[in-house]
Amino acid sequence: MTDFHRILQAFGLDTESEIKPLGNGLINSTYLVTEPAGKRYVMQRINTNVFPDVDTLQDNIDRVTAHIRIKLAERGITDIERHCLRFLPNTATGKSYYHDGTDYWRIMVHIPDSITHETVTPEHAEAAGRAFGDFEKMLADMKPLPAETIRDFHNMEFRLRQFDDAISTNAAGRLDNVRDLVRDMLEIRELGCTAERLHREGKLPLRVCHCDTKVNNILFDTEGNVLCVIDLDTVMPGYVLSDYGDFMRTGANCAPEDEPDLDRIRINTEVYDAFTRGYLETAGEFLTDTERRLLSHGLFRFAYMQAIRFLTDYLNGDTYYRIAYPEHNLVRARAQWKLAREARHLLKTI
Ligand code: GN1
Ligand code: MG
Repeated sequence: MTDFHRILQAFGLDTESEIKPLGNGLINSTYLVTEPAGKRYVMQRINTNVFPDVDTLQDNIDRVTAHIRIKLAERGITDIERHCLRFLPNTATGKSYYHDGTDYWRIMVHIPDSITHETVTPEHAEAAGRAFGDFEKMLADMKPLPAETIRDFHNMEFRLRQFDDAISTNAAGRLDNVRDLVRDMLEIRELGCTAERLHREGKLPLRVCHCDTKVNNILFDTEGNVLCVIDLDTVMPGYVLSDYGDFMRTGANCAPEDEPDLDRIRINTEVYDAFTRGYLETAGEFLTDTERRLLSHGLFRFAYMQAIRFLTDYLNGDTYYRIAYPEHNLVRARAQWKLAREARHLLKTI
């Protein structure tokens, strides 16, 4: 049994606080903590299967938030606390995490009057595009580079190798259900690895990226302005289309990422164009010509990568993503595969 009392104490919070589950992330477990005096915090149990090296993970986040704070201050922003996450130090160690003997915990200050969206309007999308481009811009001169908190996280060639392994192991005995889907998905593996090829050819640079730019990883205020980019676990070196493509995967899909009715999965072109406009406004300052053209691959690449990752987890017996029902990962994989096929029409030649 988790001793919440001790966790709150470790971060110097009121042990009489109320604790409620929050959000719907697939990896960490998140809670809203409200002190009797009303002050709120967000507490998370870190999933150490996904992030085994918590010290490096939190060190990355501390460095990223410190870097962003400096940039915001240089711009004369006065309400920095609304635009950058602040993690509480463990009062005993000074680190931004606490180990209770079994699990690792962290607590950040809740930003008041902030909301997340699971879908966005074109106006929100434009603001989000500007914010993610700006996030990359602020971190462009971060030295030393952040660590790779999950090795080969957005490496499509690696994801396909994991898929190959899951197929040959067939751990959950589910391969027979999905043979056609597996065959179709493998047919385009080379196209899916365009970015890796361009990088090898010296045409695509690594940059500091967020690498989990789902719509719900942005905090908006109630007027629709972006406050803050959240979920910083995966900030690491990557290709720009990591951020551009992963946002489109959720933001520019007319349906949720696990929509069972494939007819409802269509690209919302208004959101797509609005996000592109916003993103280019800020990221346009540093993108190379190749990167600009490659953005057309972003949605395709990330819907495809996510389809491969969900189907891999399905074949492995649901060991990675939290599921809500037995075939959930298969439903997710089919939905993302449909989106990838829609997104193929957008590809420009590089
Ligand atoms: C995971 O943290 P969360 O649940 O927002 C995953 C992302 C996937 C996403 C799919 C560390 O993100 O890569 O795109 O689920 N994060 C990790 O919904 O694997
Ligand atoms: Mg998240």
